[in-house]
Amino acid sequence: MSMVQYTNLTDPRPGLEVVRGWNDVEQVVLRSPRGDYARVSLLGGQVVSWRNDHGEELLFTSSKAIFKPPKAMRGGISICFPQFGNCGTLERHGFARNRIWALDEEHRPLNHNDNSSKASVDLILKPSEDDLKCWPRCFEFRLRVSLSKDGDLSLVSRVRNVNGKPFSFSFAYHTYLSVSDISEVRIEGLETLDYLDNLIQRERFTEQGDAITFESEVDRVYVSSPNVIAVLDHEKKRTFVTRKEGLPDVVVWNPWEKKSKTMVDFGDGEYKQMLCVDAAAAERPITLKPGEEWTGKLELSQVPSTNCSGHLDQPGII
Ligand code: TA6
Repeated sequence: MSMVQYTNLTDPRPGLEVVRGWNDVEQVVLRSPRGDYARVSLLGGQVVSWRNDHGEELLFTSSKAIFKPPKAMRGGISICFPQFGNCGTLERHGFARNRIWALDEEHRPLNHNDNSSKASVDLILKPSEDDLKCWPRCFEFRLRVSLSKDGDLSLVSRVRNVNGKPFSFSFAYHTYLSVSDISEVRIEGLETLDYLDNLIQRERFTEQGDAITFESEVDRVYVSSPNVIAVLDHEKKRTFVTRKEGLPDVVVWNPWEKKSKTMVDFGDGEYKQMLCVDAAAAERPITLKPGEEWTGKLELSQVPSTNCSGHLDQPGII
């Protein structure tokens, strides 16, 4: 069993593998006994790497990524909070992805089924004085990132209204999946759903196709989606299975060729090797009264495509 425990930075405990990442920011390494691997940066609580037991990287990172706030590194899984999108004076996709998180010393089991066959790390974000000036809400955000013995990656976010007035927020796990060739990829599980098209002022449409395939720019919020969806990579013969809880929507994004060329931190042809599939609460904000807590979970697994039939029928329990 490989187990990574939480600790604080000045008093590291045995078992916690910390490496210095870009800009000297700490990253916590998680390993499974069979050789799967994940790395989580304290900058943004961002998962910056997830590899299977063959050493294949499963998350996309741009070769032109910039590892410096105020924008999150282009790739991995970034935490979009307290907003998903671009609203008012808040940073785009919220400030959480640009802040330095702390290792959480108040490690609390999430439920009785939470066993130690996972390597996990607990992080916490509390608002700074500057954050409170631009978003005056008393919150605590706890993030647990775990790697199971089978290499499944899970992220559990808990946002608590610590005191004061009710507040609302939107949220997303902005997840860059690595794919062989976007033209060979399809998503199953979003058929017949309504979506808001970000390319046409969030106009509402209903998905018509059997499965979602890609031949041009896509930026959509599929609303009230099932909790399990699959991303099939035909060329790799690999399927990513996404399970979510507490997050009603799924955002699907690929910038395609023209948009890619306008992004400084993204290579011109890199849109072919990535697909963002984000578990999100984007359409309707989540509201917390004082003392209330919200939980949003994401679990990602990858299986050979031949083994994936039946995954979509399973309930989305993490
Ligand atoms: O995933 C949807 C989206 O909001 C797109 O509109 C696209 O701009 C993407 O996120 C990336 O956002 P970022 O701020 O990380 O460049």
